[in-house]
Formats: sequence, structure tokens, C-alpha cells
Amino acid sequence: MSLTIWTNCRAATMAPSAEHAHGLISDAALVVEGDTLAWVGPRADVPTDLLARCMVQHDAGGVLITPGLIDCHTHLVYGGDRAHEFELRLNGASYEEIARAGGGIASTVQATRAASAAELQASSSRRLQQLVGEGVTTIEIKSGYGLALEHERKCLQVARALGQTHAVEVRTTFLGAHAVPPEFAGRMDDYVDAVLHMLPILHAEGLVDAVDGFCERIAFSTTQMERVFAAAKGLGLPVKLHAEQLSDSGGAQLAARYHAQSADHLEWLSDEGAGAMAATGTVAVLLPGAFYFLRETKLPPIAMLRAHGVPMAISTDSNPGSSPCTSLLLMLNMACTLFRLTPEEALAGVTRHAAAALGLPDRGVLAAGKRADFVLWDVQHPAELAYALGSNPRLKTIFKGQVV
Ligand code: DI6
Ligand code: FE
Repeated sequence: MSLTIWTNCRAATMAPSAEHAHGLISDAALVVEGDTLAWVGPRADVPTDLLARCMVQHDAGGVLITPGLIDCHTHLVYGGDRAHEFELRLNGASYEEIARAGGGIASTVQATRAASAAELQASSSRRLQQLVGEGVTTIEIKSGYGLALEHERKCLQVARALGQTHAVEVRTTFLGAHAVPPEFAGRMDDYVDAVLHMLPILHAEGLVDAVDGFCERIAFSTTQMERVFAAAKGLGLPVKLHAEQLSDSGGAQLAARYHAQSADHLEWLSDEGAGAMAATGTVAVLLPGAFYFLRETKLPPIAMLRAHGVPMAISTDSNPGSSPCTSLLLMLNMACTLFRLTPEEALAGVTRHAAAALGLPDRGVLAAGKRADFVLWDVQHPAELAYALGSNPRLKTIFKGQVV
């Protein structure tokens, strides 16, 4: 097979390196074979036999190349919007009060159930387009606004279809345990039974890559989530968990016990929870958009996560209620300004560690054998991606080896 070579670029490989921040190679070459990187390194070191097989040469024009960005936690498929609740909150109501009064997730469930697959496809596609336009090449999309078999199926099918119509890989997560739908009001455990009924059916239809839940005092308890996790494990499906977003419920420890790929949010994470996550390699997914939009004041314990060596990913949490956000670059900035991550930690959070949060070891760094998903940026230094608030310096995306 003939190869393609990209030269005249700086590459932030994001491979862990003691000497070079961002795994930076200042005069790099990337050799692509099909949808895979065959070789990445300094231009002067390209093996001659490989060079001889390079039939196509791309001059990157001296720009920066990074791995394709990975948005590892989104609720991208939903009907309607919640601008009205935004107004209510500005008039003094809290997110929890709105949720308890039947608004919040429940109002999006109503709008999502009322929407056709085509309508959901159209509205989600617009949001996805914005993320893809910022260099996102892998995205996770959760269900969780259908909360009944036919509607969860509809949303997961829409998510899968989005991966066919956009140059991005979609990973789907079943979030049946997101909220209790109105027909199960006051019968939470019965709804958990319903979730356990839906899961194997949707899994058999090939719609589920992982299983998630909202473990919180306004949502599901650790005991209820454990039933869902046990069922996921029985099907061989990986799990993840919305944990310690509004209170410390011990969700991180539960997630770790089930070797979760990630525990997400974590503002109220305890030292014990962080230790448990470190022991199982569970990634901490931090969501600065939700922190910002809900005007939270309790920061996720970054120093504690660092001290325990828990890998940190960053994501948009794109959803209508707590993070109506379609910019992963803005999240890079907010991870630095609000959470005080370094720009390098933030970029690792949307590349290498985001890949780990999805259980995808084949991407997230630029190295031989990894997927040829990468982005050309009109910047000199990778820190500029986190620094420039509200700009989009993306020039070009290469997805599975092909220029998009
Ligand atoms: N936590 C969140 O921040 C989102 N879901 C979740 O479990 C919010 C979802 C919403 O408000 O619609
Ligand atoms: Fe979320």
C-alpha cells in the first residue's frame, strides 16, 4: 500500500514525555498508511524505506498538528431547549429546585419524546457540526432523555446515524438511569427494573458501547446504580458514572469497584473516592461548562486528583440544562481559568485521557499504530489552543487518514 507523508509541521503528539511538554516535535513528519499512523517523529529520522513508499506528500505550511480532539461526555441528542429555565435561574431559582418542580431533565424528556428521529437528527447535527468544526474526531453521545425503550432506542439510533453523516466516530452510552420519567413518579425502583429491561434489548441491537448513570441525591442512589452496573457487567459492557456533582454520594467508589472507564463531574469527590479511582485507573472527567453554567462554587479537587495520579479528561457535557455548550476549545480555556489546569493538562484531557475515558487505546496520541485522526491548527504553540478565548484556529482535519 502506498503511504502519505505530512511534513513542515510542529507536532504536539501528546505522548507522555519527560523532556518535551506536549510530546512536542518541532520539525515533525507523520506517515499515514490507510487509516493508521505508520510513523511519527522528527522529519530527519523518517526511515528511508518508508520514505520511498510515500506517494503523496503534504506540506503542512509550518503549522501545529495535534491528535484529533475527543469529546468524551455529551448528551448531544435531545429535543427542545431550556432557555426558559436559564431565565428562571437568573430570577433566583436553583437547578435543584427547578428539577424538583418537574422542570429540568423531565422537561427535556417531554420534548425529546415528542420529537421525531428526523427532527432529533437535524438539531443534533447542527450541534455536532460545531464540534467537528473545532477538530473533534471522536465523540461520546449518551441517551437519557428518552427514558422509555422506544425513545431511548430512537436517541441511540440517531447518535449512531450521526456517525455515518459526519466525519467523526460516535461512541454511544446508554444513560437510562438519568432521571425517573413521569410515568414512574414515586416508583424509582420500578424504573430501575425498567432500565434493566431496556439494557439487554438495546445492547442486542448494537446500540450500546457503555452504560452510565446519574448518581446523586436528586437522581439515583449508589444501591440503585449498583443494580444497573451489575447488569452491564453481566453483558460485558463497560460502565461510567455521573458522580459527586452536587454532593458526595460515594459514586466514585462505586464506579471504581466496577472498574468504570470514568467517573464524571466530581466537584464533591472525597480523598477516599480519588484513591479508589487511582487504584483502578478510572479517569476523572471534568466538566467546566456545567460548573460555569450552574455557577457552582465548589471546585473539583484538582490537587487531590494530581496527588493520587488520577488521569483527568475534559469534556463539554453538551446538554440543554447544565451545559448548553458546543465548543470543546472553550472547555480547554475554562479548564485552565476555572479549574487551574495547565494548558498541557487540558489538552491531554481532550486527547490522551479522553481516549482512556472511552476505553479507546487506539487514539488520543500521535504515534505509530494509532489512528490517523489529527488536526492542523493555525497556531505555533499548543498552549494557544487553551489561551485564545472564543477563537477557532482549526485549518484542517484528517479523519482516518483522509482530509475532511
Ligand atoms: N448531570 C448533568 O449535568 C446533566 N445530566 C447529568 O446527569 C444535566 C442534564 C440536564 O439538566 O438536562
Ligand atoms: Fe453529563
